[in-house]
Amino acid sequence: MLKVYHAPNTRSVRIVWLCEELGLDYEKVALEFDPKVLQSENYLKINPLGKVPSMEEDGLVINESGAIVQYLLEKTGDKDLQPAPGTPERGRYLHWFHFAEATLMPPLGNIAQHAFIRPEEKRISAVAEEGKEMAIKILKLLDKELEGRSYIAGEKFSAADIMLGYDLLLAKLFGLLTDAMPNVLAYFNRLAERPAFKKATGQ
Ligand SMILES: N[C@@H](CCC(=O)N[C@@H](CS)C(=O)NCC(=O)O)C(=O)O
Repeated sequence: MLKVYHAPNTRSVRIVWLCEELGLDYEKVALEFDPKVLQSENYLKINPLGKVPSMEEDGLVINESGAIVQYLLEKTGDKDLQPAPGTPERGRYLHWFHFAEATLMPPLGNIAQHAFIRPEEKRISAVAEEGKEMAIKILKLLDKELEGRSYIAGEKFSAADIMLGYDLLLAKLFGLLTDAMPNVLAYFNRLAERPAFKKATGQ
């Protein structure tokens, strides 16, 4: 059976959310977000960098959240959560699917590391501050993109919303979602209403 290694409020939310949207039969392996767990000898055999998410099925292990999402969509033959290959809709979908991890996550990751995760003596406040400035700049761009759109790739919910929705969950936890970005707020609330999101975030 498909195993999903998951720790609360981490990128593994994306995978649990997707599995729930697809109605997959899967086993959730709950991990604490703690170096003692993630850097344990056992877990390093699954994920040599000690990060989440990871998935394991029939001897195949994948450790990158976007790759896991894409793999599961392909494996299940899903046509509902992604536009058809080669269409302009697919181009827009791919842009935002990858934007979530490649462009918005780095500043959010810097905030996480330098404001919350690292021991105080290893935090650099300027890195957290710069992360915050960049994240807000990107969220305002996103606000414009969402003007007149229900979902990031268009009128239909897609896996790009799952990728990006996790970023917004973090941005919300960091207090970055404000009235200055009403479209982002409405979009996030729309995503957060989904039963699969609620299951993935333990609400
Ligand atoms: N690009 C990877 C990043 C994975 C990642 O950095 N995960 C974080 C949690 S959101 C983690 O496990 N951090 C623990 C660590 O770096 O020690 C992905 O999308 O799966």
